[in-house]
Amino acid sequence: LKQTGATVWFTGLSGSGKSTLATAVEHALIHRGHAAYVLDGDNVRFGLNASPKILTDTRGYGPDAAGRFGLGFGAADREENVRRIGEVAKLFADAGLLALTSFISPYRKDRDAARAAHQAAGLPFVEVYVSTPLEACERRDPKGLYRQARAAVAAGKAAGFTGIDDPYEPPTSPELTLDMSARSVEDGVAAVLAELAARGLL
Ligand code: GGZ
Repeated sequence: LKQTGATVWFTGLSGSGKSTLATAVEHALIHRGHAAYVLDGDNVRFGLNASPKILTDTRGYGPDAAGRFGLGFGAADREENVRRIGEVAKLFADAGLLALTSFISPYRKDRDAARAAHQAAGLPFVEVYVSTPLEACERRDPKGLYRQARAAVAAGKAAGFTGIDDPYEPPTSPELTLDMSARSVEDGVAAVLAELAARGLL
């Protein structure tokens, strides 16, 4: 292999542009001949960590009627979701790939644990904080999830939605911070590639 494996960990609110950016970085890397792969909700939450109740009950936890055990959005489930993603990304990086993870990953200690696991294995870990402000994410609201969460809270129900009534803890020392409401995807991609190049990963 001509490349060093590493994990690029995108973290930020729902609708912040993490997945759009991670996917664009993946394409740019592959175009340059680097093996890269995005782990996101589509292939992890609906695959590895699938919960049959995932879309209808965001607080679902525990086995479904068929006895399958998936992960929801309670604190313990998010922690386990992020732990598994960290382990899978580490395997990808260990195999020499550039693993790009795109999850809210709201809790600092869980992201730090993923970083520590990579460090212990001698694998580079690049944390990219997608810092798009809540107002911008909420204005976009591509899936109407913020609107639903606001409605639930207004009706006196807990939504458990990140940024609304569930916490997001921003990274304290990310390798890169990108507000995607203030720059283009191309610009974000260039910043990520420059960071990877500066670290000798390209
Ligand atoms: C936040 C939720 C929730 C709750 C469902 N809170 O815009 P999306 O739809 O595609 O991104 C969100 C995604 C979050 O999954 P992650 O695996 O990234 O979260 S975590 O890292 O916290 O485990 C959103 C949708 O799932 N979603 N319920 N309650 N986002």
